[in-house]
Amino acid sequence: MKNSKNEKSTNIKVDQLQDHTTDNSGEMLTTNQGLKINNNQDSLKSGERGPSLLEDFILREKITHFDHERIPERIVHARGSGAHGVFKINKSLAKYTKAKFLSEEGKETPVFVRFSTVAGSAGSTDLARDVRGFAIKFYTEEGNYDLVGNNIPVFFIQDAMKFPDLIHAVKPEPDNAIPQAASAHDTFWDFISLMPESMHMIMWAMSDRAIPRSYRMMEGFGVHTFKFINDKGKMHFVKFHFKPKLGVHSVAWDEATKISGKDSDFHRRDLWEAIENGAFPEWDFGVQIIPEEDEHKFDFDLLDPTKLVPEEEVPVELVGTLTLNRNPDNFFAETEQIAFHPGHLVPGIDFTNDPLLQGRLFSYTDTQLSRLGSPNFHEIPINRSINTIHNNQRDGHMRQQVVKGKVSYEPNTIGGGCPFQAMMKDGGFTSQEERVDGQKIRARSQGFVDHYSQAKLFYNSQSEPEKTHLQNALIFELSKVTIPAIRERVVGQLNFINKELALLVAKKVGVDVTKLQQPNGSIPADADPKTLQSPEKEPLTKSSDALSMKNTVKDTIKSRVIGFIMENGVNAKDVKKLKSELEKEEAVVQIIAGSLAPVKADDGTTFEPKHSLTSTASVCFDALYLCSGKNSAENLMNEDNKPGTLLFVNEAYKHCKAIYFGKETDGIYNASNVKSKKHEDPAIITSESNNSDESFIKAIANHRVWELEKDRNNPA
Ligand code: HDE
Repeated sequence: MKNSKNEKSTNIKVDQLQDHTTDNSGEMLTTNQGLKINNNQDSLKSGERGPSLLEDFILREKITHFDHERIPERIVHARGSGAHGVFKINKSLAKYTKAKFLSEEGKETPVFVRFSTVAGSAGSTDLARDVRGFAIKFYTEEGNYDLVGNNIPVFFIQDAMKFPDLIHAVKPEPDNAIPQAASAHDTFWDFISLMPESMHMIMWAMSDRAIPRSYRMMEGFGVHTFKFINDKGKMHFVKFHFKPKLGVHSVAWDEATKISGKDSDFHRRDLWEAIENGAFPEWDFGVQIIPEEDEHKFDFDLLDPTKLVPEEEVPVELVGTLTLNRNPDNFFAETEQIAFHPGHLVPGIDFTNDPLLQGRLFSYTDTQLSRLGSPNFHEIPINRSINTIHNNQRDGHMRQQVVKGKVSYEPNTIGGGCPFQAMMKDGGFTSQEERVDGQKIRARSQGFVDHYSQAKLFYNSQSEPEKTHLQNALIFELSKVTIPAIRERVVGQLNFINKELALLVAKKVGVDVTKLQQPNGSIPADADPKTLQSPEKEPLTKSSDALSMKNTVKDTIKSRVIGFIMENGVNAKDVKKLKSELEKEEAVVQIIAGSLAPVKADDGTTFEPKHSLTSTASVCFDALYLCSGKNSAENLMNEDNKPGTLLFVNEAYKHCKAIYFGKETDGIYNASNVKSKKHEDPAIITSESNNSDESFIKAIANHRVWELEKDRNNPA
């Protein structure tokens, strides 16, 4: 790895992180000792049919390595995907922080970002209802800085002490290891029903934020409040935000469950393909800055990770851009072996006393020791700092750095006192000084006791369709809970957030609503009364636009996948025209036909289908075009293709997607559920619509017409 000594004020080149790759092209096979292998087909035997020989060191090396290929998966966030990229600071934050990667305007810093689900194993589906991890490693010239965040700005619990309990509750139950990657089961909801502090996060986790359309269409949050320290030693509190340029979008729950079967790698593939196609995912980076003096000005505690700072109270200032522009060369070496830690800091950024964050500071190094197996995990290429490491640590499993000389202690004279401590002016890290004076005590701050105001704020801020989805998610999850008392307790908690929500859910999950008339009736006798004292309190901010996906960016179709359904006889002119319009907007067109055989168009052109009606499903597309052409439409409705064609159209319709019926496709339109529409639907385009191509593009950019879901909700 190149030493960055001379890189002081220039941008760090992404290639510097690439030095450890090998390219096998044109090379001969070797053993791990570099010996060229002459026969990679047969083991060494005594006679052609005879026993294999123990001395076959080539076979033994190959099989031993294979036997040890697996490493323990992450205990949480096991399923994930990552990519390389670059972070650029567009507006200096020098006023608040001395961190160089944030304070030198225009500076670019290489990053690796890993997205993940939390509960499932490494092989589980991407579309589980779950929080998504959003972890970023910034390879800065001052050392690696890790921002290990999520796509939801708050967390389930307030204190690290409860994390193993939370995770044990959500993971598969210990007796039968069921269910995989799902919170819809007894133990999760049992725990939640007893943890009023989780109710705000439950609102987010039951919302569509937990079933994103794409990793590229999620927000990222640092979650905890952090500190910025400037070069004068002045401190500001800071909350970190990443806002996707493509907008924040989700799929429908019915879609999520179907994608899990059709393509359980949906998010992994989506990220990979977007980057391969040059549609680099981008986020605006923003900060909410809070002066030290304002620490106690909010109606919640800044140290409480179950609370967010409403953007109406402290606006998010957009100051940078995160772009992912390179897929990993090797999933295991990079995405699997990357080791994040909220304690990987640079000067100018520091922690707060958030008791959840404080616990994390212990956990992440500890977990790497068992997952990666050695305290030398920082030497794995993806984890290396671009700075050369100089310290007196030595030895350990798989040590790679070869430090010269006799000295591995400090102070010393034999090594001329080196390596020596860095002064602050030379970038030496110092923790922000803070007066700490208190009783040694196992307790929680009184400032943490209001568990419902921000849950209300979130619920109040949702659009009607979002509220419906949230209600349905709760109904789905609680319907899987087999113990009635757990369902009752959860409904009791919901009642503190919104009575109507509680009643709706109660009705569907068989909870006796009379219990809701006594707000405390369904709370266990041993619950902390302090947590119950403010159920009626209204949040200061009554609703917040930033919390609803309705208000997200809806002006781009970049990288959206549009399925063109066609058969022989398709109108080539129309197909080419719409395809080029969509591609101009950087959308991706994929052809679906009755089979994978080339489709012959009316003018003799042929189109190569990427999918057949049976190899994919509408849930894998953002929008559909039923291509113009009488013969094509008739072929799509022949005995063979009709069930597939109608399922495609009806499902896309049910999931509120844009559908464009090209010329002479009335047969399909009339046989589908779309025909039953009783109103004007802006996402159904026909060749007679005004500016049909333009209207289609607009409808795709709008993502979905969720507000018409009730009308569109015919069985697919
Ligand atoms: Fe983590 N978390 N976490 N976490 N977390 C891990 O570290 C832990 C928490 C988050 O893509 C583990 O390397 C504790 C909050 C992400 O590699 C582990 C507590 C947030 C990732 C761990 C928390 C996160 C992890 C598992 C409470 C959002 C995936 C493997 C005190 C701000 C990073 C690993 C990646 C991973 C512990 C709470 C985000 C076991 C003890 C809050 C995105 O160390």
